[in-house]
Amino acid sequence: MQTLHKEGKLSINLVDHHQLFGNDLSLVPSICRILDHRAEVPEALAELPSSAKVTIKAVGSCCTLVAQEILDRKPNLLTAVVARLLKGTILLDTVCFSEQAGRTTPHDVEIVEQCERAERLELFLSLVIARKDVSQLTPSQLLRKDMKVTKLITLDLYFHHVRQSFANVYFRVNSLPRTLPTAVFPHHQVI
Ligand SMILES: [Mn+2]
Repeated sequence: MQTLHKEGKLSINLVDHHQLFGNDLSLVPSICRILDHRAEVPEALAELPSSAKVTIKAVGSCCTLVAQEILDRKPNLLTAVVARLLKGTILLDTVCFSEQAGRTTPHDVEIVEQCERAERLELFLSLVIARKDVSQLTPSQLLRKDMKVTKLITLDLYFHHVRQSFANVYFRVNSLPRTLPTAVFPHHQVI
């Protein structure tokens, strides 16, 4: 790290602390970003390069500030997995928003809600995609999907709704046996 620092190739982001000690003190000029929720140490802040961006806020979890940074700069990075990791850490740090622990701030709560929204949205979108994807269904599964049945006196009518190109459906349905399993489709015939 010292070598990178001397070559001017080091950029340090400090998270959950903002003070360097011992040998690391010489790296202070390479600090470019601080995200912290501890009480400010004025003498440490005074040593920072003027270009360093500092966010120090008394939230329950430093992950709240990390999540906020992601939302402000690259919201697309907040995938369900990232959201779950951030949410988990915030819940751990705030003892699951326990009043007794007294660590939770409205910002922590808001960020956890945003993480849950991101998880919900990704789950929803993956389900929409899965619902549309019929590529792995067998022809008979394809016909059973979203099947509607109407009775016409003595005749059962089965309606199948398949969102696919006609050529694809025609090819796959034509590979069906002319009679489907009677347990599932009693008296059913493909026409
Ligand atoms: Mn902390």
